[in-house]
Amino acid sequence: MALQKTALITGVTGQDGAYLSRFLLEKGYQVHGVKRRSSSFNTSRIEGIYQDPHEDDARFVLHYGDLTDATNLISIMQQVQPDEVYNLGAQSHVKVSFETPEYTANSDALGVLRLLEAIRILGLQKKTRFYQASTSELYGLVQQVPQNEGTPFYPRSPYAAAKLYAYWITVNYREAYGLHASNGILFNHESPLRGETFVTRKITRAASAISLGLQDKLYLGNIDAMRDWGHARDFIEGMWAMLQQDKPDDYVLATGTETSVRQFAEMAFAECGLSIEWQGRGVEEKGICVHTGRTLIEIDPRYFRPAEVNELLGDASKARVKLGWTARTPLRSLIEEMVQADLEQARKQRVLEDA
Ligand code: NDP
Ligand code: GDR
Repeated sequence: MALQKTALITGVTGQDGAYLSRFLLEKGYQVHGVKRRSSSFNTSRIEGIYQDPHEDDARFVLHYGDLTDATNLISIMQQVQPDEVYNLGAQSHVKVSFETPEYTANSDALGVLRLLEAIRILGLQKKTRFYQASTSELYGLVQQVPQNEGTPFYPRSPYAAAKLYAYWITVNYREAYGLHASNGILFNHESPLRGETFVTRKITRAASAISLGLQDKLYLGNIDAMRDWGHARDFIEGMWAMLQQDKPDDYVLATGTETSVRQFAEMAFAECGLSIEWQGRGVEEKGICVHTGRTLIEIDPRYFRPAEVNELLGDASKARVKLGWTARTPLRSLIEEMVQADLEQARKQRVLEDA
């Protein structure tokens, strides 16, 4: 029987961390996750797989830690001696990175260096494979459509600039120390576990709540932004596949289809039985319900970004050929799944409020 592999996941409490943990546990891995100390519970996404640490055969273990704390990371790395490290931890909100640029650089850029140094200092570079959660935000002010591994980067936010450092320091440790370190340049991927302030989840939650009379309106920023949206469940499989290759490399993961925020909203509201018609222009534009004439969507400039990424569309040909990876879930099914999950939550809230 093959020896059980051990994986260490930073950002285990996030969307991707939750999907990846389940996937690796199903594959028989021992999974260690780094979670931040919080004054309230921050483990709701991994509740279903939590195991009592007192159990002898627990295969899912959580460690308190933070990407801004080097000694803590060295200590966890020494204890776990992982075969694979998935660095998913990050201050991952682009708009918030304009408000917390220094913290974002500390966790998203230097945090990666700290992990790579921990592997090097502990002499684990022959044993441990490393995955860095790179991003399509690196392309920023797009130089070429669609974007692939050869497209020049042009970051447009403190988040993207921090991730640019992270990308290159990962390449550098691969070239300088022979580390099996790979970048996954992932385009937007969503799910019912997506953070509530990212635009897709914000829309599916609002459409559900509005359709049940729990909310009046949804306020959005730039509804003309175009994104290449896939399902997180598909994308985490690509992360794993990168670390199973003989040689480390960098890969784009994307669906190859682009959709505007405006179209996404139309599809999500339609899933809740609400048809939207747009009226007006610019910040005056409104999404009106065709049947009732009520305004359901308004533009609020507070959600505009100081510098915007207008269009992202990925070409994942390399991942398809080398990893055998493709994005399986069409956008329509993704929206349906997200809306149905949010409707279920909203119905529970409706019952509580009615009571
Ligand atoms: P989430 O925001 O859902 O999760 C981020 C995770 O990082 C959370 O577990 C969070 O902890 C943790 N975290 C934040 N700051 C720190 C820190 N200083 N130290 C340790 N952990 C920290 O992101 P996703 O799951 O969506 O994304 C995973 C990774 O992939 C991120 O690095 C993101 O930047 C990147 N990415 C995401 C894409 C997407 O479309 N989802 C696309 C491309 C890249 P807590 O729960 O306590 O907040
Ligand atoms: P993004 O995701 O910035 O692409 O980063 P987000 O969902 O925040 O924005 C997508 C686009 O929608 C526009 N938008 C709004 N965005 C938010 N959050 N809220 C709004 O009300 C709103 N209205 C319009 C934005 O301007 C933007 O153009 C995500 C994160 O997961 C990153 O960590 C990851 O690296 C990239 O995807 C790939």
